[in-house]
Amino acid sequence: MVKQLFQDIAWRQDNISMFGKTVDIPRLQAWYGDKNASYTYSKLTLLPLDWTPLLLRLKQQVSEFCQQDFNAMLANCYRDHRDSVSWHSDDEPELGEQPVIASLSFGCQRMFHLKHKDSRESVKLPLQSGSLLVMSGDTQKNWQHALPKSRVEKTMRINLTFRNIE
Ligand SMILES: O=C(O)CCC(=O)C(=O)O
Ligand SMILES: [Mn+2]
Repeated sequence: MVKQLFQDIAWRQDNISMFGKTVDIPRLQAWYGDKNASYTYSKLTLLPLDWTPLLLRLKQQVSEFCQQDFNAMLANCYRDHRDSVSWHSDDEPELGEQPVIASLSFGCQRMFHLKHKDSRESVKLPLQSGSLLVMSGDTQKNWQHALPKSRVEKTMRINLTFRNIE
């Protein structure tokens, strides 16, 4: 599946400017969605690509399971153990007050970290290939999450995060 998704998705290497310097973000990304579901993320505006049959099928299965519609999906490809996503909340205004974000993982298992913004309570979840993590309610308001680099070597992991843009 990870190979199939790697080929199916139009990956891009995005960069962000940090302290006046342009740096590649440490993963590949792609943004899929219905028309009009554009998304601004770390000052980067992503126009949605059209769903492929494979992505549409996965979206429908996740929607069915969650009993929730999704109109967009951010795909992340962690090429190896050096790729990561740093601490953040998915709290952009276009996601709404209590977003439901359904995160499907394929490929190498990586550790997903959550940290409570006030109590600093932390949770680590190993996300296996084929697993679905659903974040909802006040999760984005109260918690941050990250996928740190790994000290041990890892092969590719692809993560699809289904969202709803208002
Ligand atoms: O790769 C993951 O499991 C998390 C990705 C993520 O947090 C995001 O795309 O906002
Ligand atoms: Mn996130």
